Amino acid sequence: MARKSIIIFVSLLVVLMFACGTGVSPDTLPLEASGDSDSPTTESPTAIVEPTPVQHVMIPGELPTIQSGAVGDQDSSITADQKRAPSGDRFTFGRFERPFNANTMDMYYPALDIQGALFYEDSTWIYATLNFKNDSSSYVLNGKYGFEIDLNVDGGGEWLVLVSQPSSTEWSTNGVEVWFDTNDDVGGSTFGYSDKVLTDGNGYETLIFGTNQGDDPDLAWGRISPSDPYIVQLAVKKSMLEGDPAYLVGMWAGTNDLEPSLFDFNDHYTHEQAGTSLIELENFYPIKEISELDNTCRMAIGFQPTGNEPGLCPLPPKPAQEDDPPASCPPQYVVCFPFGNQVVCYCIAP
Ligand SMILES: [Ca+2]
Ligand SMILES: [Ca+2]
Ligand SMILES: [Ca+2]
Ligand SMILES: [Ca+2]
Repeated sequence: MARKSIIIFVSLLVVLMFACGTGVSPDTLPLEASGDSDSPTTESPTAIVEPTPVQHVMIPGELPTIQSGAVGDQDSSITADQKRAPSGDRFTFGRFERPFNANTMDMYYPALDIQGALFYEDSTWIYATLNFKNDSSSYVLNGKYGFEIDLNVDGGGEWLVLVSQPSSTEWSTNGVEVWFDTNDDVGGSTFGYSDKVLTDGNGYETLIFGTNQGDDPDLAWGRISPSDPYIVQLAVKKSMLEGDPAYLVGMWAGTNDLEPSLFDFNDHYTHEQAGTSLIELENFYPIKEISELDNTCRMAIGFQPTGNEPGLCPLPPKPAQEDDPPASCPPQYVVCFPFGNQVVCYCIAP
């Protein structure tokens, strides 16, 4: 009888937890509180119903064939044995290229080294696809991966979408989070650049979607590409953008330091604290309090950029069906990477 009471009590707690969306893990259940065998039992048949799994109504399918944006990023593996990144780490401008451990930089993480990314839209979804270093080992994508959207194109982000440790080639909401900056303090006092005085802002503070959290259980999804184990894909309902057709998108990969509440990182840390992966910047090298992190410049989606948008990639890549390099880019800065049957070229001129 006592055991039955425990089962009923725990079941009730679980049902209540999921109903309230508290996100409390079962590990924190106060099991000891159910040990009182004198407590009244509630033997209604409904009390022992297990929580039903989330019923998904809308699940993303395959990505469109033509992307809305493409971006490239530095390949740190080429200089990893020298404990440095080749370029692309510009803290002042919010650019990071540090897929390494802090201080010693003697560990290089291919699963955090973004090589390039594509962004797609259809009538229902927006999609991001992040390409990581293929080092021919079967490493695990054990970081956090995602993208940031700057809706009003002022350099301060509004949305952050992340998937942690994607493990399936099927679309899944496991580990997917959607964050929003409700009080508009991402970007600090000078959008797109590090603030002179560090901010105490709360960054992305509002979790719109997460495990057992959010009004729409189908809002955001992640997976490993079914055709390439080094590609992470995300899909989010386009309705989240409330009809805004033009925005900037930048990609992120990281571990613990990819913390939503600390955006923008260059407003929460000084350059001295964060360090740099560029050995040329001898006053700041190596990376210190901000490590195991990579991002890209921002691509313009849905509009022709002027080139002055904060964080914008230097030259928007041409459509992927053309595999010749972008015009007016010095040849030594042209980098091309394969995406399935496509070849995407971009310019990483500093
Ligand atoms: Ca980067
Ligand atoms: Ca990179
Ligand atoms: Ca700033
Ligand atoms: Ca905020």
